[in-house]
Amino acid sequence: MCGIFAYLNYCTPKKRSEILEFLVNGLKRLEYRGYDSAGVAVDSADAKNISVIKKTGKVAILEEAIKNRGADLAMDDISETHCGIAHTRWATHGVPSELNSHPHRSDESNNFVVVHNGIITNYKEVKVFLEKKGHCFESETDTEIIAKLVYHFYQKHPNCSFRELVECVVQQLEGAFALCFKSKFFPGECVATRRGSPLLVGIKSKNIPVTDHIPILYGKEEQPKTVLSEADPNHSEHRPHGRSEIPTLPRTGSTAEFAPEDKQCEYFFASDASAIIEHTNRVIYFEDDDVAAIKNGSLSIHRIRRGGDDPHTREVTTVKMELQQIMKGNYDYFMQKEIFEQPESVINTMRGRVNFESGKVTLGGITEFVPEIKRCRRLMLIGCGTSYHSAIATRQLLEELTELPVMVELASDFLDRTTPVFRDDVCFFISQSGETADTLMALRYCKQRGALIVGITNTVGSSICRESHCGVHINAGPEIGVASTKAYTSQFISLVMFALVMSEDRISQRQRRKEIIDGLGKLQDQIRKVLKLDQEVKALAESLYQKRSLLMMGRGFNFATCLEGALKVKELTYMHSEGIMAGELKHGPLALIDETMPVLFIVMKDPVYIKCMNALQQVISRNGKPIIICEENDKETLSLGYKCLEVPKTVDCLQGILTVIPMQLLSFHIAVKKGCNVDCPRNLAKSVTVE
Ligand code: UD2
Ligand code: GLU
Ligand code: MG
Repeated sequence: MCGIFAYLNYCTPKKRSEILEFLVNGLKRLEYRGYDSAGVAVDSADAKNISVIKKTGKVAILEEAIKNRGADLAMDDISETHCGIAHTRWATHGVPSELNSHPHRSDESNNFVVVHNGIITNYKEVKVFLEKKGHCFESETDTEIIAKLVYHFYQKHPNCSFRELVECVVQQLEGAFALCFKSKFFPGECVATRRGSPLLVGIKSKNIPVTDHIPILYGKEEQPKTVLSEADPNHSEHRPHGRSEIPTLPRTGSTAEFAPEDKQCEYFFASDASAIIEHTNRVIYFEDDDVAAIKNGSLSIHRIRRGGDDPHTREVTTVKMELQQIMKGNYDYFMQKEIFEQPESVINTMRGRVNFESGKVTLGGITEFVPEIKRCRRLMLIGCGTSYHSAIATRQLLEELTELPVMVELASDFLDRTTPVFRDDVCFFISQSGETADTLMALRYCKQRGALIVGITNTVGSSICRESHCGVHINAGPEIGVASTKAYTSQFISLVMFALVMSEDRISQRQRRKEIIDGLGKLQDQIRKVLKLDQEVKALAESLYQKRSLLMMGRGFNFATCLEGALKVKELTYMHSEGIMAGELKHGPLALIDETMPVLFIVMKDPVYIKCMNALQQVISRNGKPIIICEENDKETLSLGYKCLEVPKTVDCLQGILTVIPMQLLSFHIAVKKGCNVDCPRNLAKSVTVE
């Protein structure tokens, strides 16, 4: 989920110190993506081995460690051809530690090393297989199996090319990945591939006119030999092979034999163009399942099968963007990027956990605690701000599917009240960073009283993660914008998955569970659809940004969206905003309503539809001009709105995921319009580590 950078120089003499500087600087360019540790692998001083240097914490710490290793890295030695790989990690499997950092290695001799972004969901099965074959694992990561697996194939098929070995590996992997490989057996070569995680290659060559399109070589039939830099065709072999058969043809040539002066070129693999733009602007963006190999200075792109609408070539594009622009990936702000990342982040939260066919939901982090949780007296969900809203949003479903009393608490208030807590309570602590001070204090308070402590966090190895008995990592990827967006939808889904786990063996809830799981399966496309409302929401923002206040009303499953929407507006736009429970209207808030007060109303065709409609009528009869968020094609509701936004319908208990996105967009657009600092709102910090 974080950053990959690899650098290959072919017939381009570089000092080891220069190579390491490139690698470290590449990582620094990727730092903005968020990470917890970093590492590099380069050839050792005698060029016969691979040196791996890894550190937890900042890239600067890694840089320092490299400096201190000066002598044994032979900093002044010059390599004509060399491949180095580097990584910044955002842990998903195993705490941030040196051992869990990348590159990972195949064995103690570092025969193969690999860097990985993403999550391998079937790593356990592969690990068991490899352990039986005698491989010993040293880390807790999912990634390590990849390094071991490529070595396994090498031992079985020593004549295969590096690229063929990697093709064998990726056919065994499930989940999401971008990968770069380096090997002692294939000096000066690099193989890279992706599925679901981003990866590109930058090309820098002095003398060779680089073509604009790289043809793709397919596995099934013999294809014309095509190489980027027209290197000696004897060295750019390609052999057909299918999915199951493992190629065993002899390997030819090695870089050392073949190094003509005029074939100088350099390649830069990276997660995004920010890391390479200072070197070159000629870039190829890889598609899922492309396997790119650099051998003898030539780049070739392979695919195992021919896809339907595959263009059969990859274009070399010229990146013209400024660095700032690349970092935000076509977006102007991190928050905006994160809002638009939600189709992917929700999938990452469910990855390897929800089986949409069998209806089985597995939360590895709590499995063994489920029987104990089922016996508890009550569930308590504790958090602050947005995390607290994710608890409000899922409370009703938790009550329904667990049939347990569910208390939802703001951490600060919970502590102020010295709330009674018992040994048979199960307490959930929800926090994106896992460091939120109030939540952590509440955790310690409950732990002291003997309750079972469950964490819901986005940060592996955080304090809440460490101090909890068990928990769920939401795996939304690093969130950089101070105002939380994608973490909210992922917390929401994590709690829904928990409810599904708790109700697994309840026959009476079978139908309901199925409906929810089907709903989860459709979320990604529906979120994409909601995001298409962007321009409509922007127009709305233009009509609202000069107002003094904005009320958001709703009830039932969509009340949390009102609270969260109002919080976003406050945080980002410094405008007053309030989330109001529609059922409370007559008990006070109705007095606020007149023709000038902006009111946003969420009305969905769910069990509280009629009640919402009644409240809406009251607003209208007080001359209010409600802006309505409702289901697509709900003509009756649409006719009542002064302005309307239509969102796709999903299961009632998931609807809040779709209704909150227009609120995120609205607060964002108002903030931009008002000239507020979107990514760092005044007076706020990303991680609130003081009470
Ligand atoms: C986890 C592990 C993985 C592997 C896999 C087996 C991590 C980060 N992930 O992925 O290494 O063992 O299970 O299928 O190591 N936890 C807390 N508090 C929290 C969040 C999590 O204690 O706030 C614990 C949790 O109980 C579990 C571990 O951390 O022991 C990992 O949780 P997860 O949600 O990443 O679990 P999973 O199965 O996706
Ligand atoms: N799943 C891998 C790990 O936890 C890679 C994480 C990343 O993308 O940085 O080590
Ligand atoms: Mg723990």
